[in-house]
Amino acid sequence: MQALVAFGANLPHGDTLPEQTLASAMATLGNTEVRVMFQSRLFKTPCFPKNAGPDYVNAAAVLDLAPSVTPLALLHHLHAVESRFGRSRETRWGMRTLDIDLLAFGDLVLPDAATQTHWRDLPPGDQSRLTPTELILPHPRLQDRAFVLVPLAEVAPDWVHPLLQRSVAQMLAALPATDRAEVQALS
Ligand code: A4P
Ligand code: MG
Repeated sequence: MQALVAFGANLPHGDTLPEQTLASAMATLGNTEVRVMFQSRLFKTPCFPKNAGPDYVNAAAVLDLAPSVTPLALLHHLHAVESRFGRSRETRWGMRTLDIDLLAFGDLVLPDAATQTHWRDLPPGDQSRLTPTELILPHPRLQDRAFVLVPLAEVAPDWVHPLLQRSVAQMLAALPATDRAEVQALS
């Protein structure tokens, strides 16, 4: 099974800069059941919402998983890596030393198509206010965000969203050119 994950950081962790945190997180994510198959370059991206904080560094990776790894077990593993790099959950959409989101687990839809669609179609005003208590897959904001899709297109351009029936490359091409242009590779 393959999973797609997104990394974001916009605060230093002690003396460690966001770009170093992301590189270390990707390097330490692997274990006996989780292998990092592909990782994107690091990208500098303007904070969303605009002017809410420092620029972010974002990246994406494709993970190859042992059959024993469930979506929830993977999410817990990602959260454990976040904690190792100083993440504390105070404000939703707040600034963070490291955020790792589970974008997709193969083409699994969780908990079901209607609930995923509900979260995907949430009005913008509710998106920052409401937090799902259960794992939603694919990640409900994935198709809207250049800071997710530009890095993801480097590692998984052909992954197809199981409900939108569109590939990563197609979802990225559908975003405004100005959104895409704001995402700039660091190396
Ligand atoms: N949850 C449900 N589904 C998922 C999923 N597929 N992946 C639950 C990860 N978590 C999922 O997440 C909140 C709850 O959602 C968790 O309990 C989890 O079980 P969180 O990571 O604690 O909170 P968060 O990171 O504040 O929320 P979220 O939804 O991950 O925020 P976003 O949407 O990732 O926004 N601007 C730029 N340029 N770059 C960024 O990376 N990131 C954010 C965070 C805002 N602005 C940004 C960036
Ligand atoms: Mg998150």
